[in-house]
Amino acid sequence: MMTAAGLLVLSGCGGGGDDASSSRPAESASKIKVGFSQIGAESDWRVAETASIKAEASSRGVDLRFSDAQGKKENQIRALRNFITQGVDAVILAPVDSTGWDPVLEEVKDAGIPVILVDRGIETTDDSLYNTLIASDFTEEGRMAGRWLAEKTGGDAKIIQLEGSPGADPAIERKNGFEEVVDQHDGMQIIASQTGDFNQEKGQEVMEALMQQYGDQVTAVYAHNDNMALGAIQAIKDAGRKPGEEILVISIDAVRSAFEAMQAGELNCTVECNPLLGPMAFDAVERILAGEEIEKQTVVQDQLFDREGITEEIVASRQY
Ligand code: GYE
Repeated sequence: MMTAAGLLVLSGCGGGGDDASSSRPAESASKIKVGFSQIGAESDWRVAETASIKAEASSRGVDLRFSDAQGKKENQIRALRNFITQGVDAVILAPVDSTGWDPVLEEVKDAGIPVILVDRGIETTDDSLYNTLIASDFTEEGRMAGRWLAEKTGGDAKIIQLEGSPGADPAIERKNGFEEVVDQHDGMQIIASQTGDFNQEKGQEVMEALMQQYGDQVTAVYAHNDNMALGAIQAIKDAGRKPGEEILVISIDAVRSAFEAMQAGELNCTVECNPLLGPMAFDAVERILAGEEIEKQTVVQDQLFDREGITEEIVASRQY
């Protein structure tokens, strides 16, 4: 569905985390060379995103040059320069943070190589430096999590927030969206907010420390992704408390382990953020290389799943 000029809104995430759009026949993109600069493998979500991009490249006969930056921006910048040297036809970039990309994207543009941003956006002084962004609306994801908590608690909660990686688009926006809702309820208060870097072990470590300081006050945990929520759940149990009951736990991504935690009664809800962006990314590559006009941004629609609403069928249908 096309909305404002240059914006495409895609539903179809479904209960199963379906591919965010149907993919085109393989023969239409054979023999092209695409460089994919991926952040790393810090979460189940990112592992699923990488698998989707690789599987789609393979099904379309694309020569994919894959670079895992191990979470380091300098490795992404190095990868983009290597892709220029290799003469790729297009670049797919999942940017680890949202600022400072203009200089290297200028080099990519000067080499005549189109750039498809997936999963995270960037701040730039020149939006001709990328052709399109395919991502969820992270601010709305934060609002959805906040609204669920407000309704569940009647607007009364003492909240620990586990933030994603500093400077990352989803971390900034999920914080903003959630806090926008918290500010609308006098009884909701964020008593502590700290980054767990989207990582499960770090999320557990941070929550262990915060439980010592706020364990007697906290009534809810909001984690910017499921892996940090799972780490927090373990920390809450280690502190002798009941996650999902005494302390509500809400998060974002809707990966398989989150559904398992909801079935165990330890996670209360998760907002889906579809990582299966491979088909959309290569549709965009093909359209750009064919000289088609393409929308500047595609917003992948999300939905919330909570413990009470999930069924065996929904869990069985999950694709990641
Ligand atoms: O929520 C998290 C991953 O950029 C939307 O990064 C992605 C986020 C996702 O580490 O699990």
